[in-house]
Amino acid sequence: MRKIAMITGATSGIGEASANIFAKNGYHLIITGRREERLQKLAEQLKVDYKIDVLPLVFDVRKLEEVKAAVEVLNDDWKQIDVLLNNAGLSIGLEPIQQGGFEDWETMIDTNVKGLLYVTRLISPLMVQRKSGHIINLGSIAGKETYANGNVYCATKHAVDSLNKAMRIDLLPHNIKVTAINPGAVETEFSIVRFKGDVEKAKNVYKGFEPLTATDIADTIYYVASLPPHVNINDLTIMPTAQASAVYWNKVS
Ligand code: NDP
Ligand code: 8X3
Repeated sequence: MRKIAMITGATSGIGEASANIFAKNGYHLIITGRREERLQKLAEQLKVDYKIDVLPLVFDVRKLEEVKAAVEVLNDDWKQIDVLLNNAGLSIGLEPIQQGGFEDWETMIDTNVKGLLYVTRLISPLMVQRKSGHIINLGSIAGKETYANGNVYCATKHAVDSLNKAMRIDLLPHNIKVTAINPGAVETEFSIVRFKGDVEKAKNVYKGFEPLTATDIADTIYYVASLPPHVNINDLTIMPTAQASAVYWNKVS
């Protein structure tokens, strides 16, 4: 049977790795992101490597009109979405609350909370109609704990944690699974974005221990998506072995 996954934020990191593993397992894909060139290149690669159909949709999850316009182009075939991976997200800045950047706060809240809501609001009715589907939300250890200077990023991921539970309750009568994946440190472009392009500073985050890779998380996401229909993982926290919590590490200096 034809299966479709929609992956937001597929232009790098966890989203891109997830696109590859879903494609490898025969899913047709809707992939999204703002960086059009990367998205088109990934779409071509997936089509060639895995002989699947790929629909790249370029939009900014913060802009409701753009999200609506993207969803409107879906024809009846593409509307049969089995898995929605709400992955697009970011952290910008790592400052104490009294020094935080207003614009950084707006960007994180608009992307991680409102963007995730916009996509969910527009895609979940398609799943409700079919009485079938699985929404997988990228939370974080930052949605379970709060660490120094993580303030607003942690708050957005706590919101994802709460929305994940809320979605599971509201979508329960419609046979829709809802899962949160909450990783610790994964080496992607995440820290480069957090430190506004400072690659050296970003590299330091992963020094002295072995971080998770985007593929580790993608494998986990695919695992939860491939469980039998009667089994759902509500919430899964996954950490590097060298990271016990948001603040306890076993690093070699
Ligand atoms: P990356 O920076 O590598 O990827 C982030 C993705 O999100 C990109 O594809 C980016 O695409 C997309 N994105 C960001 N803002 C927007 C936007 N406004 N509209 C559309 N797409 C957007 O980071 P990760 O792969 O690590 O992050 C993926 C998710 O995992 C995030 O939600 C993050 O919070 C979460 N996470 C990451 C952890 C880590 O340690 N790396 C740990 C825990 C959770 P583009 O720029 O092209 O729009
Ligand atoms: C990303 C992981 O620990 O930097 O969500 O918040 S962390």
